[in-house]
Amino acid sequence: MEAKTKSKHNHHNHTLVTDIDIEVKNIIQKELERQRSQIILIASENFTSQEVIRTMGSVLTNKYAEGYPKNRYYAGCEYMDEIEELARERAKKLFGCTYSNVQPHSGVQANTAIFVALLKPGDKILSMNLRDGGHLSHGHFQNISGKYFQIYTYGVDPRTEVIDYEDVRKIAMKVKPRLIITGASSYSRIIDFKKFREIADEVGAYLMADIAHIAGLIAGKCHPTSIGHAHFTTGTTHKTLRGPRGGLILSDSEYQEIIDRAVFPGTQGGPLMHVIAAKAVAFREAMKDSFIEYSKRIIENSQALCSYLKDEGFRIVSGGTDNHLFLIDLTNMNMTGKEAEEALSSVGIILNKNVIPFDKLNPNITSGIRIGTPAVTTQGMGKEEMYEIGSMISYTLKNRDNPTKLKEVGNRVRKLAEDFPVYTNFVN
Ligand code: DSN
Repeated sequence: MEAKTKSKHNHHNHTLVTDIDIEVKNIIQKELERQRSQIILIASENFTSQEVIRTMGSVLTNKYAEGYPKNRYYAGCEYMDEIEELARERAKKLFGCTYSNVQPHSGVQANTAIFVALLKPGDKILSMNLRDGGHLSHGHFQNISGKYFQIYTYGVDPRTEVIDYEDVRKIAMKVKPRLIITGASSYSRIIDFKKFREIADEVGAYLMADIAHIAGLIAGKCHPTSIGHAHFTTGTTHKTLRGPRGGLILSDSEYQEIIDRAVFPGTQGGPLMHVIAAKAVAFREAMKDSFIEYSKRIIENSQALCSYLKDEGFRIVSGGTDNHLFLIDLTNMNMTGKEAEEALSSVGIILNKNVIPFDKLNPNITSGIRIGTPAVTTQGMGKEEMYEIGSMISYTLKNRDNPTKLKEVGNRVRKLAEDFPVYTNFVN
């Protein structure tokens, strides 16, 4: 500490006592109000617990802890070791595996670390194409995956819009990739990890399962697990898993060394220890029986909303859903995904436009929308509310040029959100 801050005329430690940043605080307050007053149907979003948020706002953010427990590059890491060990152990217990790495800052970082651990530039990857539900970090030409590796893709059957495993097998036999990626960001059906592993074994490839979207459903025992099938499982902690924003890698202890090195120093520097602590909190929450109940309800709600909208005449991609999300093809409604997203946003229903299988429109316009139920389920909504949301979505889209009717839906949205308040005692 500089001598001048110790002056007797200055009792405050300037590093600790600051004035409140009203400008920032007000923006956060507005965002809190937005989250409270709208209906969030973005399939990858959720309301994390106040305990998770409190933990993220802790002094752990101050500490550099490059390296791993008991093997750090800085002094003073004893409590960092404790917290990271706790997070790692809880992740292993929750998912039933022998290795976890809780340092990836995000899902993309987790995926990139696996590439660095396994591949050389120019190696072949086989992954689900983006249009059919894949993710940009699985081979988009502008992402590091698409720039450094040769990407081959599989997709869904044009008739059923479900993954055709025989087709994946044929492509894999032809391509002979070093890595096969399974996992998606907009696919509403169960993924058969066992079948993927059989295909990987047949062609001598590694299998990576990106469970970012369904991590919570797997933890909640509502989707078959990738553990025991995929060599490497990557994911995020903030979607269905309902933790802090961040990434995660799960695997077998035999891969510990290569993965640890690929995360640090391979692709990252100092870990975000405050976020790692919050991941530990979320893993504990996800071990509770109530989380299994929560996962079940996410899917029940998704199926209820999906069937309501189907009955309203909307075409559902693949005809239904087994998980937390589904896609609507708006082509028969004479509307683009962009138009639908905007109309729904204007009444306070928040979701995203999304490409659908064989989409002829570009990703900024799209023919579809993606709808997910993790956030509304956290709020405590059930089937009845799903029917009300379905009715509001249908009414909005069918009356999108009628400002009076849109205003009416806006009031219904606010009323429903108020009936299921979030963060009621929140102090930020
Ligand atoms: N942005 C996430 C999603 O919404 O699916 C994926 O990274």
